[in-house]
Order: sequence, then C-alpha cells, then structure tokens
Amino acid sequence: MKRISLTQHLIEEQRLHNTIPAELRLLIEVVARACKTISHAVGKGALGEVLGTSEAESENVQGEIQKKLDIISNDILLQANEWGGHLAAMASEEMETIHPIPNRYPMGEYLLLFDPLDGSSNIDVNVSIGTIFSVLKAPHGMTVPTEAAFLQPGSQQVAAGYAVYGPQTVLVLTTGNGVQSFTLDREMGSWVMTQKEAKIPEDTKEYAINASNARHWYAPVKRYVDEMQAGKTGPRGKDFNMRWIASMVADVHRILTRGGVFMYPADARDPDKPGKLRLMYEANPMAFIVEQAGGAATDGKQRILDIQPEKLHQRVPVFLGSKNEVDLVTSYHRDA
Ligand code: AHM
Ligand code: MG
Repeated sequence: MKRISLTQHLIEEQRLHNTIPAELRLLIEVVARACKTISHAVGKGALGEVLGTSEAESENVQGEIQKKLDIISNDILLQANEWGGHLAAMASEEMETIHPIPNRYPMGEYLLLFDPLDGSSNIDVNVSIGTIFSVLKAPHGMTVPTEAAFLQPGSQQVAAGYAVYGPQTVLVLTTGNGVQSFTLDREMGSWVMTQKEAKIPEDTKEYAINASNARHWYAPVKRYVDEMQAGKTGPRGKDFNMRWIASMVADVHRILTRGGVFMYPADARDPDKPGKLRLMYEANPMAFIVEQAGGAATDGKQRILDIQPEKLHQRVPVFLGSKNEVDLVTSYHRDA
C-alpha cells in the first residue's frame, strides 16, 4: 500500500470534496501535533514524573480529582492551538468555562472542544487512554465568543477525531467523508495513513458496559444485556462476549476495528446525572465517527447528533457501535 501522510490526505480531501479549507487543515494538523506531544508524555510514564494526581489535588468541574497527565494534556492542547489564528475559542473537560483566544492573536472561525486525556483511571496502570476532539464553526458574525456559541447539535461538527495512546498511537479522523486512521511513525514523527475507510460491521457478538452498575440499570438496558447473556439458548440465539476497557477511546477503537456495541446508560442512581459521559466532547465526536463508519449512536431514544445541547458539560446516555445492535437497544427504550 502506498503510504500517504496526514497532510497529503487533508489536501487531497479538500481538492476532492472541498470540505477542508486551509484554516481547518491547520487546525487538524495542530491538534494532531499536540496529540504527538501528549503521546510522548504518556509514553514516558514514571520516567517523566507524569503519573499520579496533580500536586494541588485539584478537581475539575465534574468534581473528579485531576491527574497530572489530565492537566499536562490540557495545557499542551491549549498552547498548541492559541496562536495559529484558526480558532475563536476552546472548551475542555478540564476547564469550567470556555477559553477564548487571547487578544494578542488573531481570531479564527472555528471552535474546538476536547477531552484532553480520556480514560484517566487507566493512566497509572499503563492501559490505553486517548484524546477526543470536536470541531464546530463559530456562529456567523460572532465577535465575542460565549458558551452559547458552542451549544450546537453534533450534526454541526465539521470534524471530529480521537488519538488512542496504546501499543501503537493511532489518530482517527472524520471530516464528514468517511473515517480515516493514521498511525504515528515514532521514528519519523509523522502521521501515516493506515486505513482509508473504517467500516463497523452491522452485526456483532461483542458488547461493552460497566456491569458493576447492573443493579441500577433501567429496564430496557437490563432486558438487552440479560438477553445477550442468555446466549445461544436465549432469545438472541447466539453467544455474546464482553469487553470493558474503561477508556471510551479504546473501547470505541475496538468497535471501529471489529464491531461491537458500547453502552454507558443513564441509571437510577442520580436523576441529575444522566449517564457518565459528556455530550459535547465525548459523545458527539464519537457519534460522528461511528456514524461515518456505518455504525449508529443514540442516547437510547434519539440520535446523539440530533441532541440540542443545553450546557457545555452536559452528560448523556450513550449507545453506540454496530448498527443492528444499537437499533435493537434503542427500540427496547422506545417500547418501554
Ligand atoms: P474520564 O473522561 O474522566 O476519563 O471518564 C470517562 C471514562 C470513559 O473513558 C470510560 O468509558 C468511562 O469513563 C469508564 O467509566 P467506569 O469508571 O464506570 O468504568
Ligand atoms: Mg473522558
């Protein structure tokens, strides 16, 4: 296979589909470069003194204790993206409010959202983690960026992607014309395309859910998982396998590679907390990628990409992956 770089891919996409103007290309390349830096920091582990919780034991807006690498990765993304002139503002899982571009730099027309290091609980145990990002256009005529400017449904995303820091570092990207993967060539320091068009099989025998929450699940989720667990002699007539990495990036990457269904449902614990994952920088970018790869993504009732966000850090139930399974679990919610 003739290998092409991320840059060549972005330029050719623009020629073919006119979907990646120069500013957006710059944005994607800057994010990809930041992911290289994060990958390097992650790879150093204890040698880089990057493991453990932040000295201040600070909490983010969701009340989670921040890990050192959460903060390092957030800073890497902020610094990389401030000066290029391609952005109007950024927002992150690790920051309570939006981060407008400082006055000393020109303001661009894009908004960038990210979860700088997803799967934080896996950092110290050397299990795959990742960065998730979503790109929106600032509303026409916006002069001062506000949180409201970010509150656009996921269907408005112009690009989304993630980098997974595992045995290999892989960047997965969509700009609305399928899903491409790039593997980091560590010797050359470059992103090289290793998959031109990811496709999620419509059917699967593999599911992912944190089963320790089973006693809190609502009836449709319980029914769906019970039926899978009943195996060959149950209503589904086949055996299912279960995988749970506890890094959404790594679970989604597995599904993109060989199919599967990933669930983080709402449950009966806390009505103010509909699920765990955040809509704007976790569920939306992943839903965009999964749909572009032929899969589906819902909150149990509707397409995730159709949800009108109300808050920057809003949480949402997530069901995504192989289309026929997502359709089935969604139909169980509608029946209920
Ligand atoms: P984080 O952004 O604080 O790392 O939390 C999100 C993570 C997801 O990556 C993963 O799917 C989920 O939370 C794991 O949850 P659990 O701790 O219930 O296994
Ligand atoms: Mg996360």
